[in-house]
Amino acid sequence: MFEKKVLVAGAGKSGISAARLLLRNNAKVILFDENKEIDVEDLNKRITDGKKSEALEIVLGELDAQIINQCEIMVISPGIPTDADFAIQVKEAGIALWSEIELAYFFEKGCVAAITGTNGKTTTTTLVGEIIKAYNAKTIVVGNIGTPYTSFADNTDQDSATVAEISSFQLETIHKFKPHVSAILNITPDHLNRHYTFENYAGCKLDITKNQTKDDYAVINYDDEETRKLADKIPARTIPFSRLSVLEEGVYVEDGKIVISDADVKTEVLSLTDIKLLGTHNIENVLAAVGISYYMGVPVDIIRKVCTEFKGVEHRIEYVATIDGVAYYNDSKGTNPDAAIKAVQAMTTSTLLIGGGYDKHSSYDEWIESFEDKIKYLVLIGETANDIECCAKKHGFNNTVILDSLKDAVNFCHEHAVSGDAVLLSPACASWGMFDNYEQRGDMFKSYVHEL
Ligand code: UMA
Repeated sequence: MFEKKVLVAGAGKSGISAARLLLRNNAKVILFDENKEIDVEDLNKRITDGKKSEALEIVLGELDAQIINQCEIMVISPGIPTDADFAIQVKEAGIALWSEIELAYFFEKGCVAAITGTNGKTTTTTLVGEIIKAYNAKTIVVGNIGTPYTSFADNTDQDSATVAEISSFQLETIHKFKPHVSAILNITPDHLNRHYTFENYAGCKLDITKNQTKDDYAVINYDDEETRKLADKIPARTIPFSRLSVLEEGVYVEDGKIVISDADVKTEVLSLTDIKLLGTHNIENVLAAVGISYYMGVPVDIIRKVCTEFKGVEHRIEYVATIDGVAYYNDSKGTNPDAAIKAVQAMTTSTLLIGGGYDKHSSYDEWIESFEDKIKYLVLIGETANDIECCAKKHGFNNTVILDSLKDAVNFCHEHAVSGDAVLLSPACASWGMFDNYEQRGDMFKSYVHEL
């Protein structure tokens, strides 16, 4: 039970879920959003499933002092800066700001693994979720990944496990949140418009460990200078992971195998060749996932099996199938040149690349430059096909072909690839115009590959 009056700021996924949890636990809720255009009736329905609730009030636009003073806590959505004018007013009124993660954690009864970092959070969280689920059916995978932690937190019990992807925004207003195993995957400058300085941003990431004790674990990237520097400031037992160095203790790669060294006992977990994910960044994600799962108590056999089977996050350099010795990858989520460059960099073999789509007026130069000698053919579809072809030619890349449909593109690749090649759908463009969204584009790609 949570018999308090709570101001919930933000009527997106996070705020709606927080309001629902609060109402199921007897709190009174004032849901506030600065956007005046929100359809109140629809919002009300999404929170109460159409039932009338005296305990819910919705306020849009501006907050006045009279409303603020009624509340004991403000649960703030991650997208709202803590220095927004109304948030400052709330703080000045002596009201505590809680992240939605803090609210969820108040109800948490199980064991928590929490993952943060600039890149790789979603892949690592998904993999850890799969591993822990294979061991413990009472596992929830929540947080920045898209399912708010508050959706399930009050349903946990002492046997359950929570795997949470946590962003820097969410960490800004935690107070007691204390994962048993935390992980900081890497830290590079990001979200500086919100945190102002890199130090502030890194400080938020470090806060994932702030309530941990020596009985807890913090899995950190030894190869990333910024995270390695944080080790001394972490109150938990730190577990480094490294792709590049053999460690006395931690998770690392030795002779092509992932090894856990714990209290002088070395355990081989799996070979790098067993990993279906592409790219060195994904080896780091697997190393982290191995460390997190191991210290969450999962037996190595289960970790090995799930890591070997894991095909990645759907639509993100997702392994689809190998046909006639050619591996097919779906990176439909590569909807801009930056994301598509990561996919090209991740390929380790000669690749036939399918690109093109809706025109967002992006610049394709850096994407084409990233091809180096790796891309054998650039197969183009959609509105941007001609522009991309011109750009490719400008950079001296002439192996392009323009086709009418994704199906034709898949068939072309099938005919022109030889054993050992890869085929990658990573369009560098949005899907609109040919598909409803990138998910549909990726699903259709996979079905055409399976038809081969
Ligand atoms: N709003 C205000 N004032 C503001 C800003 C926003 O009133 O100054 C209102 C908006 O009008 C809107 C609501 O707040 O109605 C949106 O809240 P939100 O931006 O927190 O979005 P949610 O839908 O609640 O989604 C949030 C996370 N969004 C952000 O952190 C920006 C989602 O992460 C997360 O999946 C979800 O909660 C569930 O926990 C997304 C994200 O982009 C994927 N995360 C960043 C990232 O990964 O880089 C951190």
